[in-house]
Amino acid sequence: MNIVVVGAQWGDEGKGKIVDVLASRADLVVRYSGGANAGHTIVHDGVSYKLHLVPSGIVYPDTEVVLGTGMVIDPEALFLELSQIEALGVDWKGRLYISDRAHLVFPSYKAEDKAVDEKRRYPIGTTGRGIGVAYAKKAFRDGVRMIDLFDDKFFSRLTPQEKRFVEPYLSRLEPLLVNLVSFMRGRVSGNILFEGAQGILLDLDVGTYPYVSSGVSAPAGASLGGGVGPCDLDAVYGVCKAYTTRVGYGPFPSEFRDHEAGLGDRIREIGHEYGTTTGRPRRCGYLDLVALKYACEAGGLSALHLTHLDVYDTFDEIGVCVAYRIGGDVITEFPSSISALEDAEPVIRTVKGWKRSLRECRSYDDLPSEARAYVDLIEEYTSTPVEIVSVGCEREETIIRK
Ligand code: 2SA
Ligand code: MG
Repeated sequence: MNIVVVGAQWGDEGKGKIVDVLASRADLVVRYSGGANAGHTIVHDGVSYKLHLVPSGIVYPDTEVVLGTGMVIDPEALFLELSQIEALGVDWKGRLYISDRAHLVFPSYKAEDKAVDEKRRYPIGTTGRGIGVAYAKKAFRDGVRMIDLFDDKFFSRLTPQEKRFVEPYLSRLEPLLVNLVSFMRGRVSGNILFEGAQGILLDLDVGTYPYVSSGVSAPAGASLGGGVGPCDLDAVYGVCKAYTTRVGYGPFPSEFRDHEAGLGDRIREIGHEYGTTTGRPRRCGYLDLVALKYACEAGGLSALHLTHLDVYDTFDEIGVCVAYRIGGDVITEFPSSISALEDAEPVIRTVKGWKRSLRECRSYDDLPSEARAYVDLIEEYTSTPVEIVSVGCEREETIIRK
């Protein structure tokens, strides 16, 4: 089976944990988009890893991992991350590969990213990792791919600063490069996990443009960015949290309002909702079923994997956004217009909390009836089955229904 795991909200849904659960059955994990803007936290055998560029499968000693064609890679960030995981005991040598068609991020891209954000028509609040600049150069056909570093003619056209920056990395990069299309040809009949970064609502095409990242974070990106054809993908799992968060600017209809700030603070503390890359506090809100249903449809999701359900353990009642009020209309279709999204008032339905710890639950039947009702509501609203429910950050704290 070749499986795509993608975020079904605005990123930070707990994909790292789900990939870790699924990676035990995979031969190969391929990261297909994004760059060092992503932050995946995984707790594996009691050790916490913060990954930005390296696919989460790296913690399994027999799993191969690939940084795919759809990624934009800052070599400085990559080798820093590799030395950090090495210090935690991970031996990555001989099983980590990079698509030779992946693009590079240079220090000047990061400087430009930071300098231009506030000058946009709609400032985004980027992570400042040079991501948008790298993808813009790629689309403008003036980017630099991994393979180009080993092409003397191409290399001679780099700026002196660019040459100086990459020269120390060349000998370490070269043995890691693969032509991803031929690399995947022999492996596509095995078990491959395609790991997304960010989430469907941050996808350049189907996300809340212009408040998006610049990669193809939607599942379709797994094919182009992962070196296989669309028919090679067997299933797409969307990871979503039991509530919603967003980092950076942009409309967020179900965000807790000022009078609900206490709810946001509580969730942020219990759920550790701070950016893994930048440390920014994440904006918090009710689970937005309107947005989630849209993400299920836009991503063609086979199933949802629900995380952070345990964050609601102490809540008497739990609100869920089931529609938007815009002007005088109540709508359930996720709007394309940014102004419509900015104006949308959430229609909240309140359900009963379960008021006990879920961390010991290992099967669906172990869940209190109120928690099952919450999961059922998500399934019914989105017409998408919830196949995995995560009740804690450890791998064992996971309920697999199928
Ligand atoms: P960019 O830097 O160009 O990709 O920023 C564009 C928008 O995409 C958002 N974005 C993210 N949202 C959630 N999580 C992300 N990764 C880090 C994490 C974020 C962090 O896992 O915590 O540490 O702050 C991520 N990466 C990009 C970003 O906020 C912009 O709205
Ligand atoms: Mg993250």
